[in-house]
Amino acid sequence: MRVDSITLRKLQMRLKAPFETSFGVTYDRPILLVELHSDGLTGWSEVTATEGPFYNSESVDIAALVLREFVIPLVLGKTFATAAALPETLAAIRGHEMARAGIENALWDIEAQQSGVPLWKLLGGRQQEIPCGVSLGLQTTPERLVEQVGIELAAGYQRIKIKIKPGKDLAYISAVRKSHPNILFSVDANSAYTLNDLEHLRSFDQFNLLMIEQPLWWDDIYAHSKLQRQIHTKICLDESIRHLRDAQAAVELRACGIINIKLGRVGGFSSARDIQAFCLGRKIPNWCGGMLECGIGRAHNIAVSTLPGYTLPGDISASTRYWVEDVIEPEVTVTPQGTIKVPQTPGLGYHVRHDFIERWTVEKQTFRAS
Ligand code: OSB
Ligand code: MG
Repeated sequence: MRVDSITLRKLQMRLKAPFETSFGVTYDRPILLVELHSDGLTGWSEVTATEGPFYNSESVDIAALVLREFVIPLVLGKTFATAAALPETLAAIRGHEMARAGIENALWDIEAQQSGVPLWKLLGGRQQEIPCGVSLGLQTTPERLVEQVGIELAAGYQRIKIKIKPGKDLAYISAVRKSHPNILFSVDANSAYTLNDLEHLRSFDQFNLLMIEQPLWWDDIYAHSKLQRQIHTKICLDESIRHLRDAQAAVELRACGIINIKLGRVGGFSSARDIQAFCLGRKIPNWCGGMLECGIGRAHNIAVSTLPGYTLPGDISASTRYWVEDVIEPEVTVTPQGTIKVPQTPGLGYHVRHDFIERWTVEKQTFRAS
């Protein structure tokens, strides 16, 4: 595959409802898309960075700059035998995993099309139907949250995750648990606590949670290992796992019992597969996290979730939960059993709506090989 050209686009997409986490509220999602042309084919991917460096250190505009100045010059005009060969070419760039993933993942789409197989098959996926959960943002009252949970359970979702932060935790967790004693139920703090909150976090043990996601610092493993020793609820690491070595350190230190793998955060499909293979060997369950993606990132999340070891329901829900209209056709839908059936056509498995993408594009730049 020769990389003939790359187009970066920033879209502005309005979420159906604002999404609030411990680090802020998102109303409009800036979406950075990569359109990669190679051997007469077009590969798509989504750079999953957020509007500011508040989830991790990346943002859409920082990622666009790193892509333009450093990543794209390394790949333009080059030929790759496989998409898996790409990370080596980008090895000189430190960090900026989401930016790097944007290029690698688009090349996987090309390789799948060229090989005439669905992307999930090329990755080595097996599951043809993947279990889905939802992530609910912070709500104004526990009653309002319980109402939202009821709606998502009625739609079939297999696991409910709620965002929490100090002052918006116990009352909310206990209200949901009281209304639904037997559901798979987890919480995500996005680094809102410290080790001074040990007693408080320990009190969550009474709610039989599936996991508590990233309670402590976004870049920490060691303090999580101290916390995990003192609470029964399994810790799931999200933000602090950027690559295989982080996963190895976390598992060796017993800092978590579960790992959420996000394609962007770990630098792309190759790194996600490395982490998944390691976790499978160590019996650490995985699941696919979400970053409020549009259809393109969502399609990639579906593909990677078919790998063995992705046993827990992911944060991959229907397009209609986020968008009035999505950029793919058909949109992602969830069965009444709370699953997504994986597509069977070559490549991404969904048709990309170029017309919508053009309409919502606010910035665009094309880079061509000479
Ligand atoms: O921590 O999982 C997270 C959204 C933005 C940034 C971080 C996170 C999230 C979510 C939403 O929880 C998951 C989704 O529905 O896409
Ligand atoms: Mg999370």
